[in-house]
Amino acid sequence: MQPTREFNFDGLIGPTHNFAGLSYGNIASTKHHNQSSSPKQAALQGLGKMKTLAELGIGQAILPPLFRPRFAFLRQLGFSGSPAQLLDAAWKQNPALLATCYSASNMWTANAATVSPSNDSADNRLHLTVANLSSTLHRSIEHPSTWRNLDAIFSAPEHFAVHPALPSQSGFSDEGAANHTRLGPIGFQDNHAGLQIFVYGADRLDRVSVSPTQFPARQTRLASESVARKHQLQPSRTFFWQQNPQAIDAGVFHNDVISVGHQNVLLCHEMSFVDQPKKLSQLRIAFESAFDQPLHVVEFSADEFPLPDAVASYLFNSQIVSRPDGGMTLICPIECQENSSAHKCILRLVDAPNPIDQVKFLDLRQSMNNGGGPACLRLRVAMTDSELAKIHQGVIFTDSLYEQLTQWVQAHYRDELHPDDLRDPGLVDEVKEAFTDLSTILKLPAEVLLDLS
Ligand code: SUG
Repeated sequence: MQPTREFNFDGLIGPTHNFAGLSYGNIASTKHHNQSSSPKQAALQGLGKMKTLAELGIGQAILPPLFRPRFAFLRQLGFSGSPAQLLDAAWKQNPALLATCYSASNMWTANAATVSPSNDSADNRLHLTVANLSSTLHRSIEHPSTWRNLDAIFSAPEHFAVHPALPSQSGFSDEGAANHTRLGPIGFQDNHAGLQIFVYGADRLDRVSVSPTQFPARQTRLASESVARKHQLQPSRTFFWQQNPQAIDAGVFHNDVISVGHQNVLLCHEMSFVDQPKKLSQLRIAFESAFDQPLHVVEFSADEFPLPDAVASYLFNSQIVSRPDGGMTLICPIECQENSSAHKCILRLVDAPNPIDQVKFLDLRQSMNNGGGPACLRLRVAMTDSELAKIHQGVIFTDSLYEQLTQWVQAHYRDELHPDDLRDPGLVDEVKEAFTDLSTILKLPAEVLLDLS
């Protein structure tokens, strides 16, 4: 097997980032509903995270934002007229529909797709299945454009298979890599087939004995099983675990809000999964027999880390990354420094015998206020050198791309945006100009990036 190296594809936060309270079950989204956002700060915070990772020697790339507003969505709902008339009518009749067509939620690329490196797949190709995101209206309109972008970036079919989204039906609701963890041996590079854990909250075939009662379960088992099939994963290395419904009801709308895994480390809360002790012991056995080394499971109890603190601090939404020197760094949101139980858990984690020996706290408050932490903002793609050479090179993060994108954000983004500002037709022109310039910077065709329908 060829060695692969992990790249984090972060979502470049788009110019219409706003707080419209569109995600029921996501506590931060509801809490910040109707506040003013700062698209400029949001995008600069996101670029700052990419720079921090690149400086650590971690592979870093970006995924472009999707063009918004999506007028086709408003037309589909019976609105008509010029762009200005569409925006005005939607705002008057239902501001949530206007916010839906303007949502910048595609920034959270952990929900863009599920990814399996070529070493895991029977056909030795890197597979990506775009997520249908069918459980929320504003996110359900992302997948056609996400597919177009991924298909333009991973365009060599001999190396990559970019699968379109599963059927947009409740039984197949799929939220992508946010509910998928890949484990394997420690190392800056990796040349093994990994172990895959798919975590779901609901199952149309009733293979669950408990369900959330307050908030929706977004990932379904049928979707996870379909993705595993499409990616041609080895069944003996693939696990399907149910998420703890009590956690969903406490605001854990994706698995990556309550657990994070990387190589030989799994960080989780004791209330992450149904039947957790049994599942973890099966996993340890499978891991040790596959890789001949121990799996480091760090589990926090509800006593030391109450669920509301886990949700408020987003500790489990940290990124764990392997540095070239062999150590691992935990990339946490700054909220983890401010929440005392989260901070104590981090100190215990760094002291415990596991490869994580460094912690960095980052200010990502604009994204966090909509329920998106460091891990939500990135899609992990492990690639061999020859695969890396085949992706669209314009999205690979470099110092010069960082400088260009920072200037681009400064030039095109508003300092402040309230959901009511979305009815301003001037915003459409600002976004068009921004995307035209972005297509030059990223060297991606304007037909791919600018979807004016
Ligand atoms: O789907 N928030 C996103 C946050 C996604 C976080 N991703 C991961 N956990 N991987 C969501 O709930 C808020 C949009 C608004 O309210 O305007 C939003 O879509």
